[in-house]
Amino acid sequence: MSFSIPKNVPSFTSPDRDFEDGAVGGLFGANRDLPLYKDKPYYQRSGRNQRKMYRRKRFLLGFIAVFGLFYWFGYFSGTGTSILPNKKKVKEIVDWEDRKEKVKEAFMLSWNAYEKHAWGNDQFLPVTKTGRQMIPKGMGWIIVDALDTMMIMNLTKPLEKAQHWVEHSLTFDQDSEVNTFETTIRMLGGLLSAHYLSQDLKLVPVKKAAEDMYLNKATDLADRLLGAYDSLSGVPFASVNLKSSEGVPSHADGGASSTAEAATLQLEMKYLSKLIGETVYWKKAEKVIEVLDNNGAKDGLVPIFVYADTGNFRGNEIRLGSRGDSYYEYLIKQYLQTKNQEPIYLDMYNAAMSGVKKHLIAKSHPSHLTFIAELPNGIGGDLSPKMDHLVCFMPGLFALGATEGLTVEEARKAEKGVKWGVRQEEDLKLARELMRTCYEMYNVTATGLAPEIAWFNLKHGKSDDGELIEEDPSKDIIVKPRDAHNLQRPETVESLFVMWRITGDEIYREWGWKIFEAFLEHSAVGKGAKDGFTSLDNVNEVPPTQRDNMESFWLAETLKYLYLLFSPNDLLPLDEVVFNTEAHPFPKFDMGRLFETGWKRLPRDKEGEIIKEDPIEEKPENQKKQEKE
Ligand code: DMJ
Repeated sequence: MSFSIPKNVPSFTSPDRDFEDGAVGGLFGANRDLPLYKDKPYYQRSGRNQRKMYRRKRFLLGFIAVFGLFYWFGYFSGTGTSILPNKKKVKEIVDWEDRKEKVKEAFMLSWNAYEKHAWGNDQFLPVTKTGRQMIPKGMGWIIVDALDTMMIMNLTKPLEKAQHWVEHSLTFDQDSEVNTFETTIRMLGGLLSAHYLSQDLKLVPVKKAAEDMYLNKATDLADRLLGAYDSLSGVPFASVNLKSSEGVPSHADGGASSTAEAATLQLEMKYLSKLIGETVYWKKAEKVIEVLDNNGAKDGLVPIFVYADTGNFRGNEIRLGSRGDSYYEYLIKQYLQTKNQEPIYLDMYNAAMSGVKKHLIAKSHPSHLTFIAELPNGIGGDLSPKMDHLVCFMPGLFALGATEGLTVEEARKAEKGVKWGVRQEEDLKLARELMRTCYEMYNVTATGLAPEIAWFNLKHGKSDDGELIEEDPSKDIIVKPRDAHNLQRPETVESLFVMWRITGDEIYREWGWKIFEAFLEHSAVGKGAKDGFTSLDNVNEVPPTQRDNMESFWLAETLKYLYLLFSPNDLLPLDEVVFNTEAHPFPKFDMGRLFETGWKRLPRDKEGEIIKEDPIEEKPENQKKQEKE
């Protein structure tokens, strides 16, 4: 694929850019008080760094002396060509094609290491150079999750080997419990998008596998997963046995399923239904949303646990991080997947996003970073100023919800039937603010990589354990040692990719590149990353202690989104595809005659509360008698 200049050239003077300019210099140093990159709160120079710095200084002084001599003797003043470009600062032209190739190299280093040390295993431990299975014969966790990334990167050789393994070695016929959600988003999602990209889009010429191989595997897996939905309410159990297809309640959390997990299966099941013309997967998955919605959660914000037997929520803890996150993601994505033919999901999404703005948005001190806080005791309770890295899918989601995947220019002209108004402008602004915050979660640490959880300085905020967050009043972001690990998560680069595609603002590509460089510097294992990339113990430790695990979403999501961020915009356009929560792209499609939204929302009042019909009062017998007479 050759590099072409993106259609939407960024405007560096746009007033929309306040947040972004603020974050990387510009306004930032002048009138904002968040530390600059080098003044990271935890930035410590190691002895090695100091020696490096000293060598650099010596080199710089030498260079200045030689340059001064040449200048003194008029070397640069003649008619010859000057090495100084007219004293005007010329903006560096970045070779995005080259950067994209660097991401591909990182993918290949990870893949080669996996192939050498752990081929066919579900887990890869790059430090000890070994692999592990999650169920006895393995279930293709890493290979299946990475198939479509290889297709997108046009890596035909490794893809052929992976395809051969899926066709000949992968079996789901195993008497083992697996997590319903993870297996759906990674395995079912991975197989379906491999089918879409190879059979439908024909993105990459690969040696022909047996016809519909990926689709047949996907159908076999989905049939086994169906048993998870056989609860009294229709809300799936947390786990399912692949052989017996029996649902298994969660072993923790009082047997409740996580709300995000129950409500993040719909894109996969509906796409499969569409592909094979069977409504069963569609119906099972959409029923879940009906049951959840009938709980009438206030302002669209759902508690993070739900009982599969009753369909009722457990507790009232609300957050957009773990266990809550992708419930919100799949509302708008279901609406987009079926080409806006199911407005019920847009209604739910809009209600929920209004709820997020009303109850969860907060600003940090002193730099007013916008973040999404948590409500451990539900609406009305105290706000906890904590944001998981997982929440960083939200900037992209707000932007996607506003423009429906079009560029801002297109959406503002209300092209392709997109509705544009105050709400959409507001969501886009919020997306930009949150994007900057997520970037700062990387920018403030010693490694330049984000922690798993960030705490924000609310001035008067308290953490879960009641301790005051305001450790140091000059810091907006606090990283507690127990939250300081980095698992190679994708959410920030996912949002950067979406923000770049939608706004055309090159700053998002630049931020993505800085994050990628930090991964190269700190997560690489072995000389030249020959053993791949891994998770870290503490993002404020340099060099960081490495954890021995490469997450499959490093290949499926993080590197894929970085690659797409640096690729031309016509590769998987956002108005034509929807990415599932594991970054597996599916096409948008028409529902056709076979499919319909099989439920309606219960009537609600102006406040969004479900209108409870008055129970028909049973009149006392004597009253009935009297009326007759
Ligand atoms: C992935 O499996 C998915 O993105 C999921 O929605 C959240 N957790 C991981 C990545 O962080």
